[in-house]
Amino acid sequence: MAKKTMKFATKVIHVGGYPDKETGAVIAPIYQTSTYAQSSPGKHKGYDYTRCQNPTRSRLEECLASLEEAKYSLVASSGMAIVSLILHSLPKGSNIICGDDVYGGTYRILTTVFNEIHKIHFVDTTNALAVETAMKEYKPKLIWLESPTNPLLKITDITKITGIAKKYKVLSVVDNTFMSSYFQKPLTLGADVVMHSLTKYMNGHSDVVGGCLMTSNKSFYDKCWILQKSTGPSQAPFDSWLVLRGLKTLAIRMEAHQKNAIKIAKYLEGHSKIEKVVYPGLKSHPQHLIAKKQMSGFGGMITFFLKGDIKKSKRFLERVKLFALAESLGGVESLIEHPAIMTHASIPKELREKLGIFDNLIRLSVGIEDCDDLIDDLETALKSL
Ligand code: P1T
Repeated sequence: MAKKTMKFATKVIHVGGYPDKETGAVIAPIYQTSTYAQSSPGKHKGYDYTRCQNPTRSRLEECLASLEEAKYSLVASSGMAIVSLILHSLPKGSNIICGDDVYGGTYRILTTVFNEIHKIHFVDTTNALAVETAMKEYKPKLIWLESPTNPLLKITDITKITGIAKKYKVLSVVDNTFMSSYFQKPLTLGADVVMHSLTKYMNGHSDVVGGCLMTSNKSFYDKCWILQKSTGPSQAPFDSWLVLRGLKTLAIRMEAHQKNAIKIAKYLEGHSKIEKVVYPGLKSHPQHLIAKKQMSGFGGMITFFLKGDIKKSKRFLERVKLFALAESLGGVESLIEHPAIMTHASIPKELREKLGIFDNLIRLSVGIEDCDDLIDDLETALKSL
């Protein structure tokens, strides 16, 4: 069957997952090698050194490209390595527009590393007028969108904003980590490049750090590949193999994450000790209709505000038992964290609070355990406050 005609749940298993030609092994071999024998200097079978290419990683890239309906994919050693490759691909001194609510590590790399190379401007990308004004003022080379955002789950209208980017000939990048390729496909909505932290939903088992980009823009892909080959953040073969394995259950995992998240968001919304719940699937979410239009589901991430101060937040976080208090997200197990102290600590307090990241803000990555057990765990911790 041609890759293009396969449905998503077939692609995650079969694209890049065909039996090994030499042995018939049904599962992809781990090519745990740093180098490849050549028959004559410069004459090889497409692989010369694992920093540049590796057959296990190539299979993963083939699968990932097909999931986002892209021509090319590049896999790196972390999500941040991909962010770095993309930003390095721009000419020195470029203006960059970035959404104002992004993962703390993305904010940090922009404000402490790439601010020495480029000019960075943070804009609320849920506001199309503000984006268009910034395009006119800064004449940027790239616009960076995260949708839904980390941690406030703000939704950018990807079709509208990438449409504006096209008008001004600006490269648009969407960090699709929170939705995974299952619930959202930014390239089909007009984006030029999509990226993921593979560490999260795509791998799904909290046992790998990795990142990828997908695009159909050949010259951009070539630039990033040469940058990876030159600077070295390539993913190890075993990690690529683990992601290939994790991807096979992406479709069923995402459905299970979402099912639990909807139940938990509704439970929290009705709780007297909770001030506010943010989940794209709730009618109360300010961009619920945009979410419905551009996503095929609402995912497993929930953000909520406790009634109380930092002390109460800490007490609550110490008392949950099934939810592990840990950074990261997207694994089969449920995680809970405090963005102001943990994932977004690199954003100055004043700016955090201007964005809405207060000390009573808690972020959940809802896993695929039995939902009643998860609600019991939250209820016990809330009751004790
Ligand atoms: O951790 P790494 O694989 O390098 O990915 C970075 C990254 C990029 N983009 C988004 C939206 C992310 O959430 C992350 C990593 N985020 C966490 C570790 C976290 O707990 O939010």
